[in-house]
Amino acid sequence: MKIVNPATEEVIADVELADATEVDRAVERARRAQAAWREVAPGERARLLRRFADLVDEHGEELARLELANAGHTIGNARWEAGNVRDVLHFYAGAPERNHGKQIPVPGGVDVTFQEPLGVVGIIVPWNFPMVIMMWGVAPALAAGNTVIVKPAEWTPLTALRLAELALAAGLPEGVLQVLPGVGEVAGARLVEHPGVAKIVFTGSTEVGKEIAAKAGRQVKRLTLELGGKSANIVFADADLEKAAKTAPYAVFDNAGQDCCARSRILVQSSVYDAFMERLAEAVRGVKVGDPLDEATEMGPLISAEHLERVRGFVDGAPHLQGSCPEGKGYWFPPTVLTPEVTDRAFTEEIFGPVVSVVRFEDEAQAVRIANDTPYGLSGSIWTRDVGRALRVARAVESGALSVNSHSSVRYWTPFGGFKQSGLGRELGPDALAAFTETKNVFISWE
Ligand code: TXE
Repeated sequence: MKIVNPATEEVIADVELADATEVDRAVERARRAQAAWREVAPGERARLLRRFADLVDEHGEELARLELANAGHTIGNARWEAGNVRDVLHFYAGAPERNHGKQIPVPGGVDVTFQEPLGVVGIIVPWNFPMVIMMWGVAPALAAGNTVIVKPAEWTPLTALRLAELALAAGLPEGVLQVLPGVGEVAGARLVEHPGVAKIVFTGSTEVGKEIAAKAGRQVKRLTLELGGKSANIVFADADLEKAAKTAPYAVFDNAGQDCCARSRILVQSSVYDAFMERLAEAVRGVKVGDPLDEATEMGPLISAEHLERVRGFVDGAPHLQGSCPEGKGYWFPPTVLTPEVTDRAFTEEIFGPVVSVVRFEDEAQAVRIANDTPYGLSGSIWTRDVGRALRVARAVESGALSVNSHSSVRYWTPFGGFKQSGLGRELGPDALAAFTETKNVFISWE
């Protein structure tokens, strides 16, 4: 398959796609490798993961530029992503040596638990943050003694393939981490259906996530899902309005809005609506869209011509406001602000592009009602100086990752995942390890 740079439309690589038979072979290799990998001493597994992290660090600029060329990320974002891949590997490299079980007091003997690896884990990755999303699954899975097959998204396999090479160079045994580019309905579907794959980690659309959940359910296959979002950015009248308005564009236009955590619905309290909109307009007009290699660029292109058309379809009427973007080659769409009704498609569906919808609310209860009136529940922001209100609203919003006076969703130390149809299970943080192990209980009688 021809891989295209979304900022220039140039073909940058030609990648072979795996069919179902190749997936079957990869599963066989991964199963054999897992029997040995789970027996590698914890300290040695930790050392190999640290060495992998060090190689990612040494090749950070190369990985960032490859991601930039393949996914259209700005150089600043792509460097952050390469750093995140390194940090996540370091974080979970500490895990093999701390994968403790418990000793539980029982009558008649000794009872101990073990955190056993699951076996072969299949990780199906989307195109929006290819290398970080891959590593959020790979690092804890390997640390816990599993082996992994990654199926990158059709458009964006290049950093995943490079990371697999670096893993081998770091000394990870053959078959421990395999990357198989392929079509979702072929290679991805085979991973989901293969009885030799113990767990699937899927990040992508809610629609495909539901299909995968149904198929995995038939085999009681373990599953982590990170799906879509339509997160609310709630601005109360007592907020630091300057800061709230200045940061709102970044919270939705970062990665051109192709972010499951994008705060694509802004809810503003009526009394400050006009003042907020004035400041927001200034901030949106100031967003620098263009050459991802330019250090000053804040937003790059969309991933593909098809996706560009899809995003355009949401902005059929006259937008409230649009910023600017390059013309000519590349899949460009300008930062766009809409002021729809809460029932409009643009307000209820995930657009996954640089389009934000703003509505007014009167009081706290109405803000919470609007924020929760969605099948999604991934993230969200709350802007207020009232600590009590911040906590009340944070507890009331049905969402997995909320931030107060900030738009931060992802920190590798803390759990990340969705309520409702935004997902199942948690990635990152201490919880992720449990998602890649099975608790085994052993009772030893002393009678
Ligand atoms: O996602 P898909 P697409 C949302 C976003 C976007 C929309 C469509 O709204 O506009 O989804 O994007 C693999 N069995 N998100 O079509 O199809 C596929 O090859 C197994 C939100 O790209 O879900 C790719 O590797 N695998 C999101 C991965 O699934 C299958 C990120 C995601 O592709 C498969 C991306 C199947 N039947 C899109 N069909 C987020 N949560 O961040 C596809 N795949």
